[in-house]
Amino acid sequence: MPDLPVLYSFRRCPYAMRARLAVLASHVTCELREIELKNKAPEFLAVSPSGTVPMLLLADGTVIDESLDIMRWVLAQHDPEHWLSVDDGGFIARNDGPFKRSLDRYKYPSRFAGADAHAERSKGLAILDDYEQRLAWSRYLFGASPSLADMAILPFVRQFASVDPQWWSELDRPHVKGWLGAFLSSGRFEAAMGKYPKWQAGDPPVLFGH
Ligand SMILES: N[C@@H](CCC(=O)N[C@@H](CS)C(=O)NCC(=O)O)C(=O)O
Repeated sequence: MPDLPVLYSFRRCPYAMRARLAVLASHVTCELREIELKNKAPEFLAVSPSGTVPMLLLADGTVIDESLDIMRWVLAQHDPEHWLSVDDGGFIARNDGPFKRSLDRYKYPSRFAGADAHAERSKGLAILDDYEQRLAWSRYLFGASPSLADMAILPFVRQFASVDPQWWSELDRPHVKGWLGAFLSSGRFEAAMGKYPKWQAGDPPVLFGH
């Protein structure tokens, strides 16, 4: 068996989630190693420049340390669903910047001095309102099928929705809710959220993405 790319991952991390979604869509088989964030494997720390998951280690020793770069790398090998066929128009940057910033302050206001959870929720919702308008016209952000942007963004919208499920359930945003609901009930999401024991050196490889 040729050396497979090794994906260091953490199940609940939205960045790792988007990387796993892209691996599944690309059918590039990887060896998945579940990392415990509170007790990271020394072999992971020895090669990871940032100490963050996800990280993809290629057979030639190349390290890909950013989730978006991992998505783009696996999809560059094979992109049968054409996730790379549209320009995301800055949507991912807005998600990873202002939306993530508001999400963190909405979810964990006590961790940020002076954070106003309600104000941050409103800022996040303003971004979702932009998606709401688009999704009134198409099932996904850029048309009838998912693109890189949908799959890079949805794990963060999932977190936003789960901060206050009661508020979310009463929210009148049918298109965003339908978009998120379809994602959460998809076989792809289920496959991306499989549970694996914490990896330790010497464990038999866990194949993922085939
Ligand atoms: N920009 C990075 C961010 C990744 C990131 O922040 N991952 C978090 C988990 S969700 C992490 O590993 N944090 C390090 C830690 O908690 O020690 C990416 O897109 O891959």
